[in-house]
Amino acid sequence: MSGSKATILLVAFYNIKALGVRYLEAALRKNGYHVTTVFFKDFNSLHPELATDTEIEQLCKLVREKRPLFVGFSVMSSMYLESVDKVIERVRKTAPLTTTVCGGAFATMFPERFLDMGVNFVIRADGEIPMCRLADRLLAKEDFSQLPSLCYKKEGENVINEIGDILTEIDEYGLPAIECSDPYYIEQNTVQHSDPQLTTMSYEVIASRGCPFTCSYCCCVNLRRLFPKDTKYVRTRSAASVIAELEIVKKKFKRLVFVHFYDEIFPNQPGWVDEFVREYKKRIHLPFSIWSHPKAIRQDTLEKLVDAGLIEVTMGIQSGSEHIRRDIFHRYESQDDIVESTRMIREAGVFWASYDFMLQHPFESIEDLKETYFLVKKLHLPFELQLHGLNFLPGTDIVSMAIEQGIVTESRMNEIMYAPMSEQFQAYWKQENDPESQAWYQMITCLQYPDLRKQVEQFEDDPMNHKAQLEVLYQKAQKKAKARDYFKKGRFVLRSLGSRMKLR
Ligand code: B12
Ligand code: SF4
Repeated sequence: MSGSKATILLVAFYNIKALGVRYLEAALRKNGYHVTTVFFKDFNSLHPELATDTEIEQLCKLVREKRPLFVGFSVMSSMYLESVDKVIERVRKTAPLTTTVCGGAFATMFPERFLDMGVNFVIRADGEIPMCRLADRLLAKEDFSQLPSLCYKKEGENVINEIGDILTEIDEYGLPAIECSDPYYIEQNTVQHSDPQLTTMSYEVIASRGCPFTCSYCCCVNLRRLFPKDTKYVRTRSAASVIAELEIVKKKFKRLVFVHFYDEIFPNQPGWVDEFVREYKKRIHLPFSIWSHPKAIRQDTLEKLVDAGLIEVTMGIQSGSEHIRRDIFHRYESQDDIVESTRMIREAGVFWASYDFMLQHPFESIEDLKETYFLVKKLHLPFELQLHGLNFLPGTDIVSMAIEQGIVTESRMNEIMYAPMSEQFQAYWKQENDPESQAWYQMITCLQYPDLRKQVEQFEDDPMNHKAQLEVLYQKAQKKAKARDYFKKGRFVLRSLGSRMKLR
């Protein structure tokens, strides 16, 4: 590419929004590199598809044509490693002289795994600065051995450098590439030379990085432990920078109706929120959603956000059993904190509340499940429940806990964590076959719908004697969930149109 130092090819797996990769593209471009970003397949948690040979060959062909300085693979999650491994192996075979680099949350936790597979480098944590430094050194054929965050092999041994070159003032990373400069989208055995996110109806943005909580089933606490002691883990952008990004998005996305904030926990510092709300109302005013936590919810903050367009809050509750939350999940909110947070969400006028639960896992007894039922009864309506199973993610605290408590052996745990992709996603949606567990699960599901709630309440003293009726009610709940989904999407679009009219 004339005028640029060299080409770098980045690969995002199963994620056409791929924020991390978009930040990397922006950083590399700012430093004079030409960047080709490949969105390798879209995300589908219901029917995840393994990469086909054709799709892998399409990617390899791009690698051979572009002759990049290196190929950077973004490995966020272990759940689709089956495809990642196939892709890396084929790239190394069909373009053996190409340098390969891995990064992303999973690669940060397990750099050795990739080095042992033959990947040349792994960069841990924020990649913007280390990746540009590595590119400069490789281009100039200079020594890279001391670069912070870099991992590589030396004389057969893995060298894992300390994490560094991380900014606390994350505005300085700049804005992510909203429209990639040389994007390719590989899906269904076809290659499209355009940025797939531009035609979508929603935009995903992060106002902060990191999470202050310590849930045992999530990698956030483990990623935090890897950070250097003097480096802040939870870092917030300025409201002005977030608004500047969204202003560009509004101009570029012709079909935009909605903004998702993908912060682990949406910022709730009063001064930040005031500035954000003022500017968002004035310049963006599109409906938006956030993720939050019972300990982070504040009614006054929510009211301000609702005034600016907040219409959906998704909050993890995970279990109604205080024992499961505290001793197994390492979540320290009380029953009252949870009920109170749902009251605040309701009274602040949030249109849609979604509460996540992880049920029917090996740590949970029927008593725990019953406690979930009785806690859900106390939550302030209306709400949507997202009921999932528990995925054991490599390196998380709950994995070692399960092995130490003898719940699974280490070798079985490895089979579970590195199972084929379809099995892992099945575990996410899985339901238990035990009849009593199934009955409580069905009753919990029905609590979302006031008419079904009245009926299941009659059975709560003795659900096992009403299995047939519960099955019928559960089927009704499933149908209602589908109808509710259409209603929700319709309302979001209508609100968006209303907001656009108001701004004119
Ligand atoms: C937001 C988010 C999502 C969003 C994605 C939004 C988006 N637009 O990309 C959504 C909701 C779609 C999502 C989905 C899923 N997620 Co998610 N997600 C996150 C979260 C909370 C933040 C990620 C993020 O955007 N960070 C901000 C950006 C700027 O940072 P980043 O992506 O880490 O990228 C930086 C560095 O990692 C590095 N980097 C990244 N790629 C590369 C590549 C190279 C070559 C280099 C050098 C560096 C590098 O540089 C980037 C810039 O600094 C993380 C938690 C976390 N702390 O990572 C979980 C997390 C990554 N997700 C996780 C999971 C499990 C999933 C799902 C599988 C969930 C599911 N069951 O369906 C899917 C998989 C989606 C996919 N295809 O990857 C797990 C992964 C753990 C694991 N072992 O699998 C995490 C760690 C959370 C957890 N539960 O522990 N997720
Ligand atoms: S609150 Fe969410 S993002 Fe934070 S540690 Fe818990 S599960 Fe992870």
